[in-house]
Amino acid sequence: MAVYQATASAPVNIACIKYWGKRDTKLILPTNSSLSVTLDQDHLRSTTTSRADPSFKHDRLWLNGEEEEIKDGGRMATCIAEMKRLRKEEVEDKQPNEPKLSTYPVHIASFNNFPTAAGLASSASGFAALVSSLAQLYQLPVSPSTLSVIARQGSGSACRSLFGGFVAWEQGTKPDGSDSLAVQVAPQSHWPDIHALICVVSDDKKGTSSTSGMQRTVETSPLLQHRIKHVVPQRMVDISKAILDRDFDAFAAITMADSNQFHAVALDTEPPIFYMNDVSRAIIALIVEYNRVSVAKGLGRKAAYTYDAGPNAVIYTKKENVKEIVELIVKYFPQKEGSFKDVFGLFGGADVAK
Ligand code: 2P0
Repeated sequence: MAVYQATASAPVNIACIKYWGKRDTKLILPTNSSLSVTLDQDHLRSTTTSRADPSFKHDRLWLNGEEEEIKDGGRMATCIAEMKRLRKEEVEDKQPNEPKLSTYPVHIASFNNFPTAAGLASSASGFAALVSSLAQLYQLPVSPSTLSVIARQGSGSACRSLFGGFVAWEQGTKPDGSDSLAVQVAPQSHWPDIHALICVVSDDKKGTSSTSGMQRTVETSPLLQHRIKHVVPQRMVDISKAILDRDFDAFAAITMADSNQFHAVALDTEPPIFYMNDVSRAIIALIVEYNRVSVAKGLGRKAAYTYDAGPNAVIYTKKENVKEIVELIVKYFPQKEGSFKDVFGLFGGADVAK
């Protein structure tokens, strides 16, 4: 008997222009476009195996070996249902001899190759790997951008992990979300010497989840309205140009400004949300000083910090500066032996993906 099974991986992505706010919470449509760098497959990724079998009773899911409930009407159920719909429309309706996999229940097992406890978002790589593995299982003749529309409904940032390299999530304008999708701005090969250093400041579970935090920001922050109307649209244009021109100085300036504004709108939320801590701020001071010296020498900015919904720093830099920055960080933030909690820990230096 035929076995219908497929495995796919997707890496984590780290945003330079931040997604923060939804205009439609069910379809996960954002209030602004965003842009990220997808990390290399070798580093932080999710790997997902899907299997369809008519003997299965219902859809089931295991995350890192533990079974998780697939809630009716929830994000996971929506993604699986949308993938089955695509299988039916794109394959079975057009080629009646193909097996009716859309009618078989699926079993899905997903693993992260990084500790979930490290406080690094896994929903982006997780939903991207889920959608990729089902697309392979179902032999879907569709583009990654089409798949990104489905991954987006699992977790907004997941749509960007369908591509490697430099990726934009265009917010779109249609109410059904069909044009709110990811596109590749440039592959990693366009600018291969960009590296991302991930600095684990704390692996504590974050206080305010992204999903609930961003909704509170939409409801209460006047600054968010300024950001989405008057700041992000131009930044999307400018950072895309910086990437295409391989202009690190401009890329760094925009990335840091957008991280700062994301944390400003979090602070502008009622009640305020604080994601960075004292160590996060000390790393900012270090990078600012490092860049000040470099700019004074006429070399432009050499590093860019960015922070998501937690205190961990990601530092973008060119390969030639990685060693110097790691040495600086280790000098100013010595690690307590055997402890990654509450002290600075260098998690890894991830190359960006193809
Ligand atoms: C980003 N973040 O652009 C921003 C920056 C966090 C800060 O995308 O509700 O986990 O699942 O769509 O994708 C985190 O938001 O939220 C996020 P949902 P998601 O990477």
